[in-house]
Amino acid sequence: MSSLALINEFLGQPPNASSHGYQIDHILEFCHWFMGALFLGWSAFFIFVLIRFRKGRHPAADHHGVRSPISTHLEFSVVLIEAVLLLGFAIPLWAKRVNQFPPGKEALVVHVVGQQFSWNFQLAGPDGQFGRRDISFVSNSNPMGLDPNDPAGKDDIITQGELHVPVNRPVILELASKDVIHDFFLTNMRIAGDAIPGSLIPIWFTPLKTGTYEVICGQLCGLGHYSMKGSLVVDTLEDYQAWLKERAELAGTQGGSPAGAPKAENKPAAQPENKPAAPASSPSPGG
Ligand SMILES: [Cu+2]
Repeated sequence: MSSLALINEFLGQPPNASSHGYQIDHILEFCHWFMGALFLGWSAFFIFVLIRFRKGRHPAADHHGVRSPISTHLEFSVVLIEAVLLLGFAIPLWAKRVNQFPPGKEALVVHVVGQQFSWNFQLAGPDGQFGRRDISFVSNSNPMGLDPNDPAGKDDIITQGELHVPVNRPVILELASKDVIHDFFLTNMRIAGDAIPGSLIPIWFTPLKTGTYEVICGQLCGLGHYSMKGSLVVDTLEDYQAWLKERAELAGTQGGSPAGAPKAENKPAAQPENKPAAPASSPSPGG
C-alpha cells in the first residue's frame, strides 16, 4: 500500500477486495488530497486577503478590484484538473462497470432479490438454468417466489443472507426487489446497485481476495433498514465447489427451496412446524 492510501483508511474506507476497486481507490485518494490542498490554499488566501485589504490600510474602497491574472489561472487549473478526473478517469471507469459485462459463460450469475429487511440469492444450480420466479409464489418458505412447477428451478440454490462466490471469477448480480427500493452495496468490492421493484439491474465485479465481506443496504428502506445486512463469502475454488455440492444436495432433497426450509408444497398443507428456517410469521419482519 502506498502512503497515499492512508487518507482512505483515515476516512474509514474498508480494504478493497475487487479487481477494479484499486482504480476507484486511487481516484478517491487523489480527490481527497486535491481537496485538502485546495482547502489549505484557499484558507491561506482568505487569511492573506483579510490582512492585506484590512480597513486600516485601505480607508477608501478600491472599486477596480483584482488586477493580477493569477487567480484566473489558478481557477482555470482547478477546473481543468477536475475535468480530467471526471472525463479521463471517473466516467470511463463507470462506463466499464455498466456497459462492458463479462461473457455469461465466464461469469457466475446470481439473482438477488431484496426485501424488507433481508437479501435473497438464487443460483442456477447444476443445470445452469434459473427457475422461473413469480411474485404469486412468494411465501415465508419460498422467499424468491420460485415456481414449483418449473423443472429448471428444481436444482436452483436459494439462500438467504449469505452468498458464496469463488475467488478470481467475475460475478454478475441481477438485482431486483419485492417491496421498496433497496441498494445492494458491497463496500469491499467497491460496487453497489439499486434493487428496484419491477426492474432487473445487473452489476458486476471480480473478487480478488478470499474472506467474508459485509453486504449492506445502501437505501433507507424502512424501520429495519439498519438490520438489512448479509455476507458475501469469497471462497477458494475447492471451498466453493464443496459449498455448491452441499447446497445442491439440500436443494435436491427439498425441491429447490431455501436452505433448511422445506417447501410447503412438498408437505401436507399448513404444517408450520415443518418450516424450521422460515422467517418469523409476523407480516412485517423487523419493522
Ligand atoms: Cu433495504
